[in-house]
Amino acid sequence: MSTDRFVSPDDIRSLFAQAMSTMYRTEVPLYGTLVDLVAEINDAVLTADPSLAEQLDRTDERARLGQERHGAIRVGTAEELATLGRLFAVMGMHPVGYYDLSVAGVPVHSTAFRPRTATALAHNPFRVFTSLLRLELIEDAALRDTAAQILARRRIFTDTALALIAQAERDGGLSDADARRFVIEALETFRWHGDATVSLDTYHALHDAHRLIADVVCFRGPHINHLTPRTLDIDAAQAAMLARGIDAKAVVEGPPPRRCPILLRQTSFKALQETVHFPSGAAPSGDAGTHTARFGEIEQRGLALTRKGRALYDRLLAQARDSGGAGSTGQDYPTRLAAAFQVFPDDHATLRREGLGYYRYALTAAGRADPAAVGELPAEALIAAGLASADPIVYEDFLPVSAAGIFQSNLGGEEQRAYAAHANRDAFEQALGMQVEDEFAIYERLQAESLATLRAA
Ligand code: OOG
Ligand code: NI
Repeated sequence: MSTDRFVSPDDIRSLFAQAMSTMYRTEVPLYGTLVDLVAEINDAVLTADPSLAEQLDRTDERARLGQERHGAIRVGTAEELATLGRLFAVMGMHPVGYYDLSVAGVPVHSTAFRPRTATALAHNPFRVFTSLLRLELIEDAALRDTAAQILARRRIFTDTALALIAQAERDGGLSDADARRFVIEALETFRWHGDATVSLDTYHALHDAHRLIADVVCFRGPHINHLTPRTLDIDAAQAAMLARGIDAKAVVEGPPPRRCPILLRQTSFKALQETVHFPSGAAPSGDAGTHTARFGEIEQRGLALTRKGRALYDRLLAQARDSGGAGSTGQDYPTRLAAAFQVFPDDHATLRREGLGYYRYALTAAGRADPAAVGELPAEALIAAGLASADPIVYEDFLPVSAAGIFQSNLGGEEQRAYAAHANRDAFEQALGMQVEDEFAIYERLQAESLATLRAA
């Protein structure tokens, strides 16, 4: 059967990411400001640094950069999560990674839905960090039941969206017209609804258990809570945010500034205080009818680390956070962080040699012109001879400590409880109805595919 009557999932994802961005611009005008600011900074960086521009051309990152976003949502039930998994699959987005945030006092566990292949990532790397509320972490049994009952009643997908998901699964794709309808219908799930589904009293009870519980349980759907553009210079972007009077988070999460960026650095601005209408019988009084749900975030992405590199990152980050005993708070944190990371190699040759990061290999023009010289030479010899290039493979995932910091700052900052519960990947996968893929396996594959191209000629 021919499949060209179907739109590619990559195109559906691009349409959806674009539609989401347009919607969020009207919902949160400050998002538009951030997107414009990031675009200006990226242009300036690429103009000032032609070798970076060439590198991003080689790795297909330059074309995608202007479209590149991640979003985040939080859902309440296994059924919601499983259906989201099916909805994202229509757009070529699959669950990668397991994140346990209960250790940081946030009663959720999460995955990232994202594309996985080099072609799909180059087309549009749109990702959605998706968290499932862990009701079992609510101590008060009566409140837990109330929350479960409220969640069981809501329907977060439109009938048409559900029908189109089933159709795509049955037929193996969607036609152009159906793909466009699908995007419009899918968007409804992520829209902000200013009407709470519960009384003000119930809202307060859930809010007192944890702000996040109220955020997930009291609304009609899992509103997108931020949409993050990718900057090439987060320090410049952070300074520009502050200069424009945007209330940015004090600390940039992730590694310190480096010559060779690794993983992910992120900063956010505080959540908006939004008016919420509660069902009648519980008229809001004073500022009671408000909720903080949506915030802004920008990020800079760098080299994807191997397990060995990641272990070193985790160790050094813990060291920086523990020294001084103040976590990531305190004025001297950037200094402590930079000091801890002194021992993390900061040139690509060493990072490659020590097996700390993943690279994308390709023949240079000279290598393509001279297959005989390329022969069976090892990759490092080809690089030394100018016959091959090695460019960093960009990190497409998230960091649990950073994510926890971002949750915290947007939940009001001071909320510092830890749950006794531990990671429960099995329960998460059971709720999702499938396994989450190992991020390292994906980077490993991307690197291996690029190495194979050296010999293809
Ligand atoms: C998700 C926070 C995590 C990130 O970039 O680490 C996240 C949330 O607040 O729902 O988006
Ligand atoms: Ni985020």
